[in-house]
Amino acid sequence: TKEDVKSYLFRNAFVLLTVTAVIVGTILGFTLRPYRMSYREVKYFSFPGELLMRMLQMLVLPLIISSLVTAGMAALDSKASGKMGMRAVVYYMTTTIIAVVIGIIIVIIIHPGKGTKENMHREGKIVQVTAADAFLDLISLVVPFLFKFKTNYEKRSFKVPIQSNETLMAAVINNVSEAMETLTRITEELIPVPGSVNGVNALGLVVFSMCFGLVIGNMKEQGQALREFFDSLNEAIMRLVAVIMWYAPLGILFLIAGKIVEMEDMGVIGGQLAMYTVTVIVGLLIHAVIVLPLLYFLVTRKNPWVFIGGLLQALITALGTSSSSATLPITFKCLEENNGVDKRVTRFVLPVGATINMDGTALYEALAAIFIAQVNNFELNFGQIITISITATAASIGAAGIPQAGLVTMVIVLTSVGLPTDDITLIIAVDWFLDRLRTTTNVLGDSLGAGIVEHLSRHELKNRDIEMGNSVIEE
Ligand code: DAS
Repeated sequence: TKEDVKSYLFRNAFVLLTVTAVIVGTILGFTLRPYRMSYREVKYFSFPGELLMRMLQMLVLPLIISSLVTAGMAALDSKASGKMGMRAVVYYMTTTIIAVVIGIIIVIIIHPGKGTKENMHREGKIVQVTAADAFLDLISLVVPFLFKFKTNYEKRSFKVPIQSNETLMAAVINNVSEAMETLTRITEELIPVPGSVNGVNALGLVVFSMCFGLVIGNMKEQGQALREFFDSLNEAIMRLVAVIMWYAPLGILFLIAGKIVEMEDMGVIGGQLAMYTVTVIVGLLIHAVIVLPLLYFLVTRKNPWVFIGGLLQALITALGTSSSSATLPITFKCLEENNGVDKRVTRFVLPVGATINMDGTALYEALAAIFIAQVNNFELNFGQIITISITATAASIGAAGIPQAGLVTMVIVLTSVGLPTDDITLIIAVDWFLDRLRTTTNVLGDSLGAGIVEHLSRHELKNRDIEMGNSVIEE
């Protein structure tokens, strides 16, 4: 029909715009690079990209809560939803373990760590001004007695942020609880919570929201108000996502251009590091282009490339943002609207997947640990390789879906076999780039997982539809 044609063009316009953004962003970045912008100029230049990042992050918390609560509410009967949960968990574990094994095999075969680590380039520390810092910055401008705290924070980030840019940026919070967190930080010393990101414990939130939804779902009239509340909250957030999607291509353009402008000179990347980069790319490609699509095909007997085609915008957003949780809103849109995956599946599988299912990160951590062993001429025995695969799996589950989180959780993997954690600095120079690729793999894994779980749960979903008197669409 005419409507179909219109929506088809509309969808492809988005993909076209996004792909164009990547190309233009890359060209713009390389064109401006020779001008060697100052730190201040780069910050201003990256502003439109940062803005996208923050807008997406802003939606993540309410999106995770509302979709998991509504998923819990609408739970099929407990047996059927238990089955769906089991299928998702089995999928997550299987694909993560396959990814780890690929990483290990590839790094052993290619052996990028030949030579000594002395000839590798050592990098300094990463400087990141977090949103919470920017917020504090803003507040400390207004409330003079906080100046003491502000001094501490400047010491911590050892680069003075550009006041006006950061202040403007603070108008777009990247998580709703940030205001609360800031208050907490003002009143007490900052106590780091293990496993938490920006003060939000993602895994805890997932479990809580699901339990909360199940309870509301089982309440009779008393639960009605909450059911309507979370349903409409979820709907409202998705509408906001639709608006932000219009801005996404521009944001992606500047995210990519900004990164190219500020990145380290490629000249410093020596032989081993270059080989290491190639090894990671090969490993991720095998997993993302061969293993995952094949698995999807074997289970569903449908063309994986059609499915992946519908995900293009989410994949490019992952590449641009290096954050699977920031990409989550777009992943939802792509799966539900382009690929028609059942909301009862996406609402459950996607938030959980973005939190715990990170194939790219798992592959990367195992591979990186073995690379570090290689440059240290450290012979790993079989037991140690098994230890690395177990800890890499755990580290990927524990890593938050934010940029370079995998680099932080790598400490677990390295210490488990007695490798020097300081050597993480050896690979920092290329991590910003490899992070983007593993994030894209992570998002692909979550999305194909949604398709697979939906296929396996089709009977339960259909039965539930019949029970509820919903119209059933025949395959
Ligand atoms: N960048 C991450 C992600 O969002 C995780 C990582 O650093 O590996 O998926």
